[in-house]
Amino acid sequence: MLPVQQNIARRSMSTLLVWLERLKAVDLILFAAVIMAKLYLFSDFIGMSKFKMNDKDAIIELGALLLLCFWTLWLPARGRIIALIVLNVIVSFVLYADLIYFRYFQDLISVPVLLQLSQVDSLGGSIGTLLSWNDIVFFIDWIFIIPFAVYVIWLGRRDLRKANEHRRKSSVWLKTVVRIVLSALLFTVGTSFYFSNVNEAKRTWGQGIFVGNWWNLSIYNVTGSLGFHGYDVYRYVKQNYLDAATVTAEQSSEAKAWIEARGDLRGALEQDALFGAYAGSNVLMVQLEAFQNFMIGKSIGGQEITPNLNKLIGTSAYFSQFYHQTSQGRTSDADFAANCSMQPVMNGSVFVQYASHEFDCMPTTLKNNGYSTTVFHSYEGGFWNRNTMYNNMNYDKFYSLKHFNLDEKVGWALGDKSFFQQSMDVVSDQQKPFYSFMITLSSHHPYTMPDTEKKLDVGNLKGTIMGDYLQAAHYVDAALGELVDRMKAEGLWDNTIFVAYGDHDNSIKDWKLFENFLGKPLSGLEREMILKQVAMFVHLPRDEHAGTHANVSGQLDITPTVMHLLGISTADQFMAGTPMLTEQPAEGKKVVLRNGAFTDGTFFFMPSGDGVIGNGKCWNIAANAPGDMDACLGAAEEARTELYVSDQIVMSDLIKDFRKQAVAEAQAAITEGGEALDINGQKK
Ligand code: GP9
Ligand code: MN
Repeated sequence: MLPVQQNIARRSMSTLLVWLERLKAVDLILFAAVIMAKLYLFSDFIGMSKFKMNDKDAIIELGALLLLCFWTLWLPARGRIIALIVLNVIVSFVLYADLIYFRYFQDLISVPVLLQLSQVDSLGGSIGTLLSWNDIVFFIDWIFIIPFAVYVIWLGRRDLRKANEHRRKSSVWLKTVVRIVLSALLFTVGTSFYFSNVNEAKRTWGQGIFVGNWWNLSIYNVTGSLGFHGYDVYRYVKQNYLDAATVTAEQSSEAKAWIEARGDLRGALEQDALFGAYAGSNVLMVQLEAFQNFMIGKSIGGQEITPNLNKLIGTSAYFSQFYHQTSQGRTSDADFAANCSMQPVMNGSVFVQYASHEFDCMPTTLKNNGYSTTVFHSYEGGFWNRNTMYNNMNYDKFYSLKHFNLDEKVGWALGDKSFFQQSMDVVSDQQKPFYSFMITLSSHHPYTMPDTEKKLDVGNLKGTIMGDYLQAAHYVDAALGELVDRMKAEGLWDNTIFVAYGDHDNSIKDWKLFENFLGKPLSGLEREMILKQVAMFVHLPRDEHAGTHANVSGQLDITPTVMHLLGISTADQFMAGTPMLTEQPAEGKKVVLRNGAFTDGTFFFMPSGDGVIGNGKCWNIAANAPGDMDACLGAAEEARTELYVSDQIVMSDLIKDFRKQAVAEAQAAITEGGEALDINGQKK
């Protein structure tokens, strides 16, 4: 640059600086305008019309932005400008990182993701395809801002003297008052713009979003980008520090003793004839959305609701007393219970809150035993934090919505018929033995099926949610029929353990609709059993052990069952379930539900709202009537212990500690053994 040009540039920088000091908020307004533009661009770039910023979103983002920068007014001109530049750089980077992450994972970056870089690492290979020249708009302002920052930091000190001279003319206290009043004003406006609108959303259309926490993008949809990251940091600190359950050494060793006793129970069953009877088989497991048990074997208008599953009873083990054990985490809870054999937590989802904690989940164990492992679910990969959780569960690959061809649109996304077929295209080519886990979606509330797929005549249930539910279940059953045919055609039916189970209830609250379908009034017990029982089928090679099995079991028993059949010992694993398909039935088995209810097949205990065990109801199943509480008291305490211990283990990451202890004990044993032997290997 010529000296004349340098002078001109310097003079204009200097004039700008003096004006910024005089007009106070001009730099702040420029900053806010630029960041608002970037926030808008971000909402536009993530390319989903439902996330595009509308007027209200803009007010929420502006509110969050004011909260981010109001304090810069406390600083003198140079400090304020530097602070705003730093904020601009940070926000631009965060937005751009979010954009890249979104393009791959359909999710936003959260604190746990940042702390677990292995997930971000998987972007590595595809980073080239995730960048676009248009992205330059996120940094275009830096062409001006970077030289200005250099000027302000290194060269502008002299010019600031001029600004300071101007400042000295008016009294210092007046300046201070102006700063405090201005920043307080920005803070108040920011708070009101942000919180009044977010709170209104929480009361109305966004109800439950912060409780369920099922998808970061749903939260973004309410809070905007800045608000989401603020909330995410708050959520992380609250969960890991403020609300972190502290477990004493004594509680930890009690929990260890409890879970080891479960291991001993499973270990004792390893003498059973079925242990290892299907060693080396593939495992194909299907989790069926909202697939309850009450419609299995039932008909409407002369048509069976689930003809294919009904047929399967002849060739598979059908568990007629199988319970879901889910809570607020719904589909993700069922997945966790079934694959990791621990109780889901009461509030929120383990997938979302404790994805980084250690568990003994089926994909990891099978991978360690030479299996290839894949999971399929044709919905956004970020939903229920699946990308992160599946990475930690050691699946080789997660096939989410973006991997499927949307050639059959049903409900939320791809129809289950096409979902199964496209998943099977992958499974067929998979290295054997394999563990493949498929999670269906077509029968998701509110059960809207295309007219061409409404194949039942549901009579007077037509137009009701129950009618729609039965149509959806009928469709899923047909899809399952096609899946079984495909497995047979590919020679997989007789070398694969095939498991299909429902994830949770169908959320239909109107009991009259159930009574209408079942043609009888339902007692409190029957209602509860209908609500909690889901379908469960296990097909074994050569159709062995086919028929109805009436022993009680639940989702926590799935992984222990599969391991039992494969002959993989779980005696030393940390799981709460026990195998449900054994020649010797497990004694005293009871299924503990997440709300504190339990059943052993004879009694069904329903807890009361006040949590006092004695105030609950102890139903006698055969009599279909509440009986003497004494029959349930002891077992209700045990059920409570199971939930309490499981929560401690899950929430405080105790399996990690147990494993460390085991390694330390093994090392100590080796050392001790070494010391006890002399140089010739003889005991001293
Ligand atoms: C979406 C699906 C949602 O991926 O898991 O099911 P839900 O948890 O709402 O039952
Ligand atoms: Mn579900």
